[in-house]
Amino acid sequence: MADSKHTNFKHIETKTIHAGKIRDEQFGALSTPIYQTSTFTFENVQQGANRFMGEEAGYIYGRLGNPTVRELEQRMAALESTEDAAAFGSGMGAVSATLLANLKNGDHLVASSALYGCSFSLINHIFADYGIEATFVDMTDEKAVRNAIKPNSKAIFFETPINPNLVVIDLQMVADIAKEHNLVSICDNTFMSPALQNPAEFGIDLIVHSATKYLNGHGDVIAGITCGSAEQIENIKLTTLKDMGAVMSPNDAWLIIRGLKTLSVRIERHCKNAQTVAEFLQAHPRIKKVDYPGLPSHQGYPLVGKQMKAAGGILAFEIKGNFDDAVYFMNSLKMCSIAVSLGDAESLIQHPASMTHSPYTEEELKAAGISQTLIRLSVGLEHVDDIIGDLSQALDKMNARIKQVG
Ligand code: LCS
Repeated sequence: MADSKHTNFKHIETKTIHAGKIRDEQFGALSTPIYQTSTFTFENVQQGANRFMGEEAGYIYGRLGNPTVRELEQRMAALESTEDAAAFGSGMGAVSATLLANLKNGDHLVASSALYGCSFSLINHIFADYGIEATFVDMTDEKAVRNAIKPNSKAIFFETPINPNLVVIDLQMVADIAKEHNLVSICDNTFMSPALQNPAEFGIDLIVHSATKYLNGHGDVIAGITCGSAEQIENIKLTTLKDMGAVMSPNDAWLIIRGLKTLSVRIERHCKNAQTVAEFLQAHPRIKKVDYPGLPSHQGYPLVGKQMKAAGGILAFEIKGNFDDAVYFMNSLKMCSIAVSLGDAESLIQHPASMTHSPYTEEELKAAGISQTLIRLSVGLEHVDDIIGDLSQALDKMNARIKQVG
């Protein structure tokens, strides 16, 4: 198999289908072959030794590389406009390997105060145990970000929009501060996907994804990807990926390659549906507030268009009521599934404080701006009238109960 010609496709709709594809020279298969093999045979001992020495190109062993996984890496590098990419067995595999390749004992990390719960837990608990210090900061506040930097700071890590409350961080601002202070900037782009946002275009060094979400899009894979310079990706592959070993399976890589081909059409529908649902919820008398960057009232609205092609498929909201009312509302839904994860065809609804962000203590949740009554909805690909119909009937039920209880 040889690499296909690296044509510079201009449009994302074309890129998701063609960019980074490796042509099957043997049979011309249109769909990428799944190389379901754990190891690769050598012609002779010398060839094996040469490959281990890096003196001859070629595959060695599944943890060190696989042709199906390699195609996905090339496709993702093309989509994120970076030189290269590394695939992982989960989003957390990508987050942990990427951070650890850039931090060692005695180093300091500047991190966003609100992050996906396990990323927060990794930094706040595991890194702390290994002598990697972190300062969590509100990254909408440029001054606070600058003040958090210490002489031993090495990297800066954030998500935008933030899981779960959709706060948007200015990519250009973070990239500029990182360059000024010689920090490696690392952005988790899971909520947007490369169809809506390319952090590298603003000067962000490393882009991580939970490929479990929009990239795959069908709720049947756990996977992660990191995109960045050839030098950074080689370092990650030769250290934290190879030796910690959170590699992606060829079968999962194939499913994600398949999912990627429809990324731009899926994202278009997710965004359209989410905007309509956000507007419905905002106008509903039982809704206290809606967090969605596509609403003019949202903190991130001015950055849509500047750094995001659209506002995405996820929103969060608070009902007018207490925690029990929120639970009653969620339990009354008939079509939306109560589930963590996001970016799937199905609409998924969850309660961050008790689910995705349960690693946060009550004070940490407060500092991160995540309330006990916040509900997160990953708006699916169903007809928007059916999604709104389901939310509406559950809100009516909740309303009737509130009136009854008083
Ligand atoms: N980064 C972000 C922004 C995430 O939302 C997640 C998972 C991860 C990294 C980790 O990826 P994983 O290892 O699960 O592939 N977020 C989840 C969520 O919000 N609900 O369930 C998982």
